[in-house]
Formats: sequence, structure tokens, C-alpha cells
Amino acid sequence: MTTLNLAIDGMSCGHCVMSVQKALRALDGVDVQQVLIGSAALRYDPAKRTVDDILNAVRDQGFEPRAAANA
Ligand SMILES: [Cu+2]
Repeated sequence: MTTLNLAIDGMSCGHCVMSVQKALRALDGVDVQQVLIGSAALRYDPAKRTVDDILNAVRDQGFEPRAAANA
């Protein structure tokens, strides 16, 4: 499993946190560790998931994620 930290623009409340959590948990091969307003920490299996898969799942919820440097 590879650690990935995301910075996420556009999150403003607990509902946003729930949306991001739900979207990430729905991805097979992703282990969500923590979601806060503006960030998420997770681990993923590179054999099953790409970073783009993960970013797109967050984008689909209407937020703007980017991989944080040196996760
Ligand atoms: Cu919100």
C-alpha cells in the first residue's frame, strides 16, 4: 500500500467531508485514513488504483483535489 495525502479545495463543512469519505471508501483498493475539511489521507494499492482514479473520484463530488507534495 502506498500513502497518498491530498489537498482538496472547495470543501467547507461536514457534508463535504462525508461526500469525500464516501467517494473514497467506494473505491476498491483504497484505505481511507482521515478526511478533514480541505484534506484527505489514505493508502492505496497501486496494483488496483492510480492516483488519477482517486483524484477523479473526489472531482466527481465537485471538489478540486491535488496530491500533496511528499506524501
Ligand atoms: Cu460542505
